[in-house]
Amino acid sequence: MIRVHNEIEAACSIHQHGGHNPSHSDGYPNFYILPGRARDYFYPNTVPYLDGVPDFSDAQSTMWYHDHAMDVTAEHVIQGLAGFYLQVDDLEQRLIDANVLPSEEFELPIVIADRTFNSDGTFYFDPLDHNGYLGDVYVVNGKAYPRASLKRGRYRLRLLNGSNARHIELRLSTGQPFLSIGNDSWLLPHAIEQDTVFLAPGSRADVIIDLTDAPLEFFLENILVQEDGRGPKGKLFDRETQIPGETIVKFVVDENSISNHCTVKAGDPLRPHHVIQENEIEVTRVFEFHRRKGAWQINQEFFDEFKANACPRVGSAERWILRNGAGGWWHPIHIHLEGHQIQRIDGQVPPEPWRYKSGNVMLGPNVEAEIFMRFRTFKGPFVFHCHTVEHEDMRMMFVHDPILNGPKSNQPISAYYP
Ligand SMILES: [Cu+2]
Repeated sequence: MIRVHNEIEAACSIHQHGGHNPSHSDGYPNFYILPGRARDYFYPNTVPYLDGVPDFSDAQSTMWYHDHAMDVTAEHVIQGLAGFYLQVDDLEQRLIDANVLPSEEFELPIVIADRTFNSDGTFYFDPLDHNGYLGDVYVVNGKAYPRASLKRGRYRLRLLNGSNARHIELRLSTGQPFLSIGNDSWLLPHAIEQDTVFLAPGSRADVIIDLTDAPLEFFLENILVQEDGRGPKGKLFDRETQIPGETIVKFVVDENSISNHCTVKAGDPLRPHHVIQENEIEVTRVFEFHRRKGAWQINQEFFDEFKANACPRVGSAERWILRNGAGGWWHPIHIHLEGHQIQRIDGQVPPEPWRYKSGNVMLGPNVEAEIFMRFRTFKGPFVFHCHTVEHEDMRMMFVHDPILNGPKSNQPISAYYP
């Protein structure tokens, strides 16, 4: 239980992003902590339950928290109301104890964000820009132009894109691949080697990098070009021209050769994935995301905090078709309460780390994604929305409200009836 005191002049609502928590503690946009008051958030740190049986395949590792107050989330996150929420269960602890994964000494949590500074050092923010905030300086864990001194060995980087609207694709300046061990909140079923890691706003990646033979200095870089809130326009790095990416962190490596003994390699098993099967699906729902009336809508409606757009049956699985109808704009769609299994993106099986559990599905321009989700443990209401936070604030947000006598759609939210 965390008692949050609100000492700023605006109402807040804290969302633990990627967690599995009761509705009253999930940061629903108008379940406010009023200025000068406090609210108790109950985080059971549990895995989802189905018919009384816990599903440990859904145990979370890398979560984060941020403000989710209605209409003003973007500015509150820019001003700093965000941070990591990390959790280790027995399975993960056994992997650490057996030296499959690095211990805490070789772990580095990295929140990447972009900011524009005013001449007095405060953050620039324009509350009337609804396209998406882009900064011109990268900050990592709140610090501009960061460097980290690392020992020789294999490190676990917990990477979070904490930007409001900037998409990033990370690479190491050494050209070495990442060994991915987790996507969003969850460890992968097995480790996967990747040259680059794509992170939409709100997305996380859990990766191992090997510094055993690294040069004394190298960089974590972004290679995506993005000039406005629409989304990325292309890649900076090109193997032919060797134009480097934009520096995010400078790593300085200890000359001495100490080494930890983390053993994980591509293909090694981590956390089993409990597949959602086609024959479990009870309902198919379609949601189209688009620009209309100068703002952002889903199925031609603005967010209404009193209306439950989808009421799945608690304990069921559903198929959701998420369609981007706003040509030219990217929308990373984040769904609260449960991870989802991405079946197809434009008819294609997605890249491997996205085939298991994700908290975000990336809808590029005119893209359609098909996802499977279970709804377990808690009744609603919960929200799902674009995680380009300015789009979310300008109403690209819907409510899903799991109920015992579902499935239904378009009901008043269940918080207002017994
Ligand atoms: Cu969007």
